[in-house]
Amino acid sequence: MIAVAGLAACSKKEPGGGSDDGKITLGFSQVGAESGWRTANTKSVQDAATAAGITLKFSDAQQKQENQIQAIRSFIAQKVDVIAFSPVVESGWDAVLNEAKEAKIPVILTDRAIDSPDTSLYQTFLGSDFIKEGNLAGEWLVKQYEGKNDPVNIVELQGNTGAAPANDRKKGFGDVIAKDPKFKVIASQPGDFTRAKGKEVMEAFLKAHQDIDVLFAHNDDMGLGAIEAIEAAGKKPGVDIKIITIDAVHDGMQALADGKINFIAECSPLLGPQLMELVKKVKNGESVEKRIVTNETTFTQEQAKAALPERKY
Ligand code: GYE
Repeated sequence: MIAVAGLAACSKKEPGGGSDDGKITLGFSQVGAESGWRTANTKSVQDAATAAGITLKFSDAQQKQENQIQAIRSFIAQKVDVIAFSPVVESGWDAVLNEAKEAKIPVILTDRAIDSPDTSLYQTFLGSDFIKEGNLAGEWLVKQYEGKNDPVNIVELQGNTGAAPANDRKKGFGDVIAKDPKFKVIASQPGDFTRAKGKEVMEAFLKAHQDIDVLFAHNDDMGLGAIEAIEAAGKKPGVDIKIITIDAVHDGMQALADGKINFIAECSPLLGPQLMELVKKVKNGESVEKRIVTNETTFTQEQAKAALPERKY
C-alpha cells in the first residue's frame, strides 16, 4: 500500500532524491496513536511541515517495530530527501539504518532514541531527557514524605517494553527514590502508554495490594486509565493514592487541576517546528548538533490551574 502510493506521488521525482518542484520530501515514521501526547506530536509535525513547505510522507506504525522498518524501507525506495522517525523501541535498527546510509538519505531521530553504538546512522536526536523527567518525578515524591519514616508503597505503570521513555523514566525515578529505603516499588508493569492498558493493569494492582500509597505512571494516559480503576475500587485518586505522571497533555493537566493527579513532569510533544529546521539543514548538508534536548517544566495542582487556559494541547 505504502509503496504503491509512493510510486504515484514520486512520478515527477528525479533519481537521487531531488524533486523538480524544488520542495524537500520528508518521510516520517510515527510510533502510533497511543496517547494524547502522540496525537499532539503528530499534529505538530504535520502543521510544521505545511508551514515550512516540506512535502510530508507520513506513516503510522501502530506501535509495531516491523511496521516502522517497512515504512523506512519504503521511504528509501521512494528516494525521499530526509527520513525522520520516532523509534517504538530502542534496539534493532542497525540493518535498516545502514540501508538508508548506503542510499545517502540522512536520518533524524525525533522524540525517542535508539541504543546503537553506531552514531553515524543518524544525524541528530531531537527530544526530551527522559531520565531527567523520571528524576523530577522522584524528587517531588521524596519532598512529600520528608521527615516521615513509614514505608511508602509505590506501584509503577511503565510505557511499552523496550521504549526509551519507559527505560529511562523507570531508571530516573528509581535512582532518586533508591536513596531512601522507605520507598518501595511493590509492583511495576507495562501499560503500553495507553489509557485502556493503564486501567487494566491498575485494576490488577488494586486486587493484589491493599496498601498502595503512590502510583507513578510513565505518561498521563496510563494515569487517567488508572484513575478510573481507583475510583471503581471506591478510593479517591490524588488523596488515597497519590499520582505522579509525565507529559502534561490537556486531559492530564485537567485531572491535575481537579486534584486527581498530584504532580506532572512535562514532556513537550511540539517538536514539529524544530524538526523542520533540522530537515532543511541536513538536506543542505549543514552540520547539526548530535543531540538537541527539549525545554520542559513541571506542574503542581495549583500551577496546572493557572496554566490550563493557555495550554495549546
Ligand atoms: O510520553 C507518551 C507517548 O515518546 C515521549 O510516548 C513519548 C511518549 C509519551 O506515548 O505519552
